[in-house]
Amino acid sequence: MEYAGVEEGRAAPGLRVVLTAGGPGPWSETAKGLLRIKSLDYLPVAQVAGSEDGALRDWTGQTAAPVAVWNDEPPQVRMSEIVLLAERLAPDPALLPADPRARAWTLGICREISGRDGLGWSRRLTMLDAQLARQSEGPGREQTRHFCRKYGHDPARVPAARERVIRTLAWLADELRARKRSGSSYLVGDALTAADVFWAAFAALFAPLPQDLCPMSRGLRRMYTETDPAILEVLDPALLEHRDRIYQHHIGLPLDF
Ligand SMILES: N[C@@H](CCC(=O)N[C@@H](CS)C(=O)NCC(=O)O)C(=O)O
Repeated sequence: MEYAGVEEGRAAPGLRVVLTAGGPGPWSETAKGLLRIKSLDYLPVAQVAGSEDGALRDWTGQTAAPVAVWNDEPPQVRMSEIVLLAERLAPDPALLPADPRARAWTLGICREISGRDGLGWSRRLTMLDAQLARQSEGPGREQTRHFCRKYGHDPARVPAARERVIRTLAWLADELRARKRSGSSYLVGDALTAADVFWAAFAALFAPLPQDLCPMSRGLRRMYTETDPAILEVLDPALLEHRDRIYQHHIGLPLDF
């Protein structure tokens, strides 16, 4: 993917989306998936993982990705706001149901997957913890420490984060099974919603797609690949089949970052 720099992105009109370059960051991949399904054109702007980019902070008030910016509107840094912006700019195909109950449920699933203390956030804490345990002193460990500070790693919180991962994966698998019994192959109702896109992208934090579809450095692949037996036990094959279907039929492959 070709990226603009932050200053160029800031000066450009229309839709600009700041994305983590060079790897399948699940937050950024979710935003890309939503925009792809909606055929929304945008200018990708590079965020370099681990860098504290002053220009990005000046523009968006923070240094993580993704951020979606529409014309002169305030930058949207929360995943729920990015979904709502995408819905507004391209209502068709809708990725949030019209029915309020189904809509609240869909946004709730998205939040449980991507929000603070949700699945991805908790998995990141367990990943950082494992990295700290295996890295010796050096630049790699310094980078890990940086992410630990940025994303609130605290050894005392890791068991609860692991438990959150287990419970959320088990719940998502239950949801899929229940939908399947009703004859649906989607997480909510009978059609694709943002919840399916969120899960597809965040599955990378447990079992990344094969190298030909998702080229990653060995280090990143190792970090993303789940090895905890208790988590693997709830990582139902149906969850990964669902991820594959959503990528094959809706988002498109290979990943490009
Ligand atoms: N703003 C997002 C969170 C985004 C996030 O956690 N981004 C990470 C995921 S890869 C990131 O940019 N990491 C790289 C970095 O901080 O340098 C939210 O509201 O949930």
